[in-house]
Amino acid sequence: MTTKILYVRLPCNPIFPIGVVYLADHIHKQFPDVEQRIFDLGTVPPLEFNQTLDQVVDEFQPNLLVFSWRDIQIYAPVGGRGGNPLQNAFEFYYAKNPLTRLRGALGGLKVATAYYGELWRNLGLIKRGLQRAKRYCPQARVVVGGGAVSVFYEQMQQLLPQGSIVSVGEGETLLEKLLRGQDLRSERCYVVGENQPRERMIHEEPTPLEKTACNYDYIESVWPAFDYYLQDNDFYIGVQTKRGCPHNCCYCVYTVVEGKQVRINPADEVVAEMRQLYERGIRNFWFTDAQFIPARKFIKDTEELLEKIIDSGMEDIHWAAYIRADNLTPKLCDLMVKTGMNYFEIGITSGSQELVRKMRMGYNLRTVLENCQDLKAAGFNDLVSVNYSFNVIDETVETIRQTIAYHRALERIFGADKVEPAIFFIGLQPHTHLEGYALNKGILNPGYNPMSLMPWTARKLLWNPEPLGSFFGEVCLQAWQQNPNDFGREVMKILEERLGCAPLEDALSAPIREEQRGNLRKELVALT
Ligand code: B12
Ligand code: SF4
Repeated sequence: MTTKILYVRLPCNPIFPIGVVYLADHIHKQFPDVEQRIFDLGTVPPLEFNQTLDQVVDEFQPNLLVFSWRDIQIYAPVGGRGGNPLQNAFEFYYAKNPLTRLRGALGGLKVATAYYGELWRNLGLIKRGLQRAKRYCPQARVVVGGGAVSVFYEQMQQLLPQGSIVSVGEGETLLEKLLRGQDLRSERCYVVGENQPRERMIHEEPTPLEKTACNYDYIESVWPAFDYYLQDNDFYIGVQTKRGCPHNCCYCVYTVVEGKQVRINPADEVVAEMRQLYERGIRNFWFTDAQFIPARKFIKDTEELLEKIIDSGMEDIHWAAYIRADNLTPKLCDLMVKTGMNYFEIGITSGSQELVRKMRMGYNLRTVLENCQDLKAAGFNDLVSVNYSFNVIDETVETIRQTIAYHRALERIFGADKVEPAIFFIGLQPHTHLEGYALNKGILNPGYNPMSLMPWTARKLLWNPEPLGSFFGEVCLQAWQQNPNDFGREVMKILEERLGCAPLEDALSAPIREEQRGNLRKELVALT
């Protein structure tokens, strides 16, 4: 029987579905005879999800359905699909005015309804697709993976149909082994109803794989709606340049999803991939790496890539990425500007060196500042988003004042209008050090459901513990009220008005006092 694989990217904001594109490309290179089709529900209006899925299954009659699920949980101060989840939650938890609380409760209800609605809808689509495919091929199987499944893989066994294969992290070698009929036990996966996910499965390293340029001629031939992403110049099309992150930031799950081993995609292959997109009219690229420059030892690889982009003659492109700005050199800054970087995100989380160390982020904030100066000197004049998450561990009034000092220093470098403070509160995720910390401190109970959006659980997962929790709640509510369109800057302004700004030097130096040293040691032991 010929294998026919249908890739279904489950509904999601229209972010280019690079995951399924790479999977289909890899399988085609290994098994040129396998028939494949890509179907992206991100490009379909909600009322047509069921009907179009049925149509595609009827037409293509797949015997393997690969469902890719990108995001499940959104706790950001952005307009989510059911409203602004952070604002609604904060109005409900912290508003003093009963009417605002009521609005928060109603908003929260809307967000929760949208969240559970989407969850059940996606599970329904998986079941529907499988049942439909079984009409044509009774042995049809389902594999489910993607960012959201990687984070919540343990919960999936209660939700998915028996026999579904649940995958963590990258899926190329898993699909390859599945098609070869090989044993899947060495892959990060389990089969619902047949086996349990192994203990700490997400911490296992992914199978190494050398990535080659995606073949877009082929992708175009198996993806009828590919054009959708070519029509609008707003899209930043995903291109991956490496996989993995060696760091240990206490709240982050990327480092386990992608693994700690950084695997570089050869620069020539990355450029060849970009070139194909360029020739199709694409000018905006997002380097989808967990970190574009994960550590100093990868600076050379990054330079090589950017030099090759210059040599390729793609002069009018723009690109964006997550950047650890502690790993910049003047040469790299120059290359970044020359190759068209016009947006980047730095997730420093706090402007207090003391907290940055406590969160195990391995940053030196002074170096970040110096490197940002180099970037500005190289001619960078675009937007920087600086991600701050307040109140993660041991925040105090003093560390808040330091964060303000640090942010003002960044503004002096880039210009206040160019530095966008993105205020996040950490959405606590499973398999992170922070989860371990919350369990150790009794904030969460073992067996809690990390996918729950019930107010009593969500309050703990949306990490904003007391004694400062209510204070931040109040500040954020004031910011939404005063200036909802410039929320981040307004939060910074209110914090500065209320608490003042520390001398920059205090933010950059983190003297470890003896008693702190003891506490820190205990914390680190508890976190490990
Ligand atoms: C880059 C990135 C972004 C970029 C995307 C830019 C772009 N144009 O592509 C930006 C900054 C825009 C972004 C935004 C958001 N993101 Co984001 N993002 C990522 C990141 C770091 C990489 C994703 C990626 O493209 N990887 C490269 C591709 C090749 O990998 P992939 O798609 O995961 O596919 C591979 C595997 O997953 C697997 N796979 C995929 N599908 C399937 C299916 C099967 C069956 C199998 C076997 C395998 C498999 O194989 C693929 C190839 O190896 C991930 C974290 C991470 N390290 O994975 C978060 C992540 C996907 N993002 C996430 C979220 C929540 C968001 C936001 C919703 C956050 C927010 N609140 O604003 C927004 C969405 C914004 C919107 N408009 O909707 C979550 C989703 C999980 C969750 N919590 O629900 C992740 C996992 C981070 C996290 N741990 O929380 N993001
Ligand atoms: S926050 Fe960034 S640097 Fe830290 S572990 Fe995650 S991906 Fe790596």
